[in-house]
Amino acid sequence: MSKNEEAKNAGRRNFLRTSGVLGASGVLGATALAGCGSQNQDPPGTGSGTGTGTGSGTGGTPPETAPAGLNPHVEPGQLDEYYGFWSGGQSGEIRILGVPSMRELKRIPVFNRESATGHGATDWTKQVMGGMHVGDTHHVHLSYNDGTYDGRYIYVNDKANARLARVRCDVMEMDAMVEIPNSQGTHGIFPQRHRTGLVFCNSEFQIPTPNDGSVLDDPTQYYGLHTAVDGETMEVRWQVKVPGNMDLAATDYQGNYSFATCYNSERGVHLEEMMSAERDWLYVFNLAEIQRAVDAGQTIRIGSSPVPVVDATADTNPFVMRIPVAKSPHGVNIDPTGHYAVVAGKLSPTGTVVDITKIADAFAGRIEPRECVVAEPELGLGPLHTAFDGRGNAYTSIFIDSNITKWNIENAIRAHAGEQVEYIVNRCDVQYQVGHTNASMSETREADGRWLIALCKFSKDRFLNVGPHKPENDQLIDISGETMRLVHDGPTFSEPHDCVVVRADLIHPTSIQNREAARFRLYEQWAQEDGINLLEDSRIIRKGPQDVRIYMTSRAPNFALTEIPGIKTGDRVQIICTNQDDVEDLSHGFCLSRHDVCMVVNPRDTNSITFTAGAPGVYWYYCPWFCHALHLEMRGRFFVEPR
Ligand code: RUQ
Ligand code: CUA
Repeated sequence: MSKNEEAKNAGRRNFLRTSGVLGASGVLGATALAGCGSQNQDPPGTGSGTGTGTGSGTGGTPPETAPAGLNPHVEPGQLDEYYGFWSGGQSGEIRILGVPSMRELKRIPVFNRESATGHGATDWTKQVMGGMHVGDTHHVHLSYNDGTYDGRYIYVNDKANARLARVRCDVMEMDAMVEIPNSQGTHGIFPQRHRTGLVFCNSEFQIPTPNDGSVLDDPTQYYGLHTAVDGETMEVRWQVKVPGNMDLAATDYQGNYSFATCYNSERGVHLEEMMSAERDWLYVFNLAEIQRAVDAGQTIRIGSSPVPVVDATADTNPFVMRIPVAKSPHGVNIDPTGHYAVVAGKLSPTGTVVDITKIADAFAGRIEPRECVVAEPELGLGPLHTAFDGRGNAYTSIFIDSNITKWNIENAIRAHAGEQVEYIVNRCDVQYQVGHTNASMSETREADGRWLIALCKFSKDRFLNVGPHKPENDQLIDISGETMRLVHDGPTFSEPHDCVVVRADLIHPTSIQNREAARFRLYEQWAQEDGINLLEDSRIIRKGPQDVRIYMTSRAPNFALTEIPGIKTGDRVQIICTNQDDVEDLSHGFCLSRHDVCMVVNPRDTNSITFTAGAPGVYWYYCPWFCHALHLEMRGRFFVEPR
């Protein structure tokens, strides 16, 4: 690094340290600012007694009123109180962390090719992934019932290839994936919260509709699509065509509306054009009106896609209301009471609070859309996302100022109405440039105001230098008291965008494969074809001159077949491997030397992979998962004859 760069970085760091104060100048309540981590002067949590408790009873956490705050340390052998579900960004996966330990417990491959499990190479994953191997996951949300998590599914977007995928929480594996038609840049997603219903997906990029090459360089004909996917069947139900780039998504708690922040209301394709307007919009989708139009067939089709599309491109229409909000909004988050939508300004230092109970009046024309806005608090430079503690406070991530700003929603509303009242409570500097933030149970009615995660885009000097590509920094903040308290730095690999923190008692994974996921129907269909009992039988079946199917069971420390003869070079070979062990944690796998073939087979699981037999010779296959004292001996020979 040059001296200049060093000086610049040092300056930046000092700036970041004081930015809490700098960012506050001009903001009501600047004098009330308390630095993050300065404990004890402040009254202990205002919410003592209001927390819902975690109910999991796993940790020895002191009560919320303890002046020292919550204990983030989870002793070896102790379990975390929360599951954290992290999107994996351009790694295409989901990660499970324990909170508050921030231990990474598992990676769930979704849109990515993964060596260890064979995800993306096994027969079923290849089929549902349509031959694609990259994904860009930004947002993970769980299925809901009655305003809180029902522990069944995790939904996740793929911005790269415009897809939505689902993970089953019983086995923590991807079980469905759907392409979002007519759109690009599937970004914000959010499921309905009153029950497992629709999952809404926003297209961030505007494109010609249809995008068939007939329109190229005419941005006036570019549009976005707000898409509803059925959260049970994972089928695309309908789409709504609108102008603008839709960013983040949210839903109310009643099932009446879905929301999308919309930037680039100017509909530009270059940066300058996208930023010219002083205000952009919060889109509110009237789900009943949209369903009515879909049922009545008042829809259009785009290209060859069979999905009904509601045209909501007119400035005023019954389907989508445009609420003017501060310039280039990014996050939209609904508070746990379901009363307010908080929109973060991104290019404006303000947030916008929308009163959801007024939206019906605005749709009915009794008030102007803008009258739904009940507060516009000044929050700092670059507000992005907002979390809640269930005690009336909001925590907004401030990207440029690098802090989390805690503010009181009711006070912001009173200030907006003209009262002299402070709404900023305090700020916590984070390291550095925070994107998303989320708090324990924040996206539910049961927000408990205990832990907050700040997903910082840059870690700079917080960790040992590991080369030009640095980890990010997911920081853990105790929000149980009046003052936020930074307690942990968590390096993460590229590049989780968002996370949700879910009480552990709401999630109930199995330890032994229950064989209920969609892929088992495929294996069972093959087995039926061949008269095979998957859990018992092993057999080599030549299906055609170039096709061989092999059923093989495994039980520690043996494969049922230790020799696979009769294969000719160039044969298409399918291995369907079943693990007979119903012992917790006893995974086997199948890895074939020099064939680019490796997959996992978990307890009582079946997995299958198809490949082309290589040059004549002997190839050892082996179990790649350490399963037994004789694990290294768990292998066999694959004989390839000349054709
Ligand atoms: S985004 S840093 Cu893709 Cu969720 Cu806001
Ligand atoms: Cu089975 Cu190692």
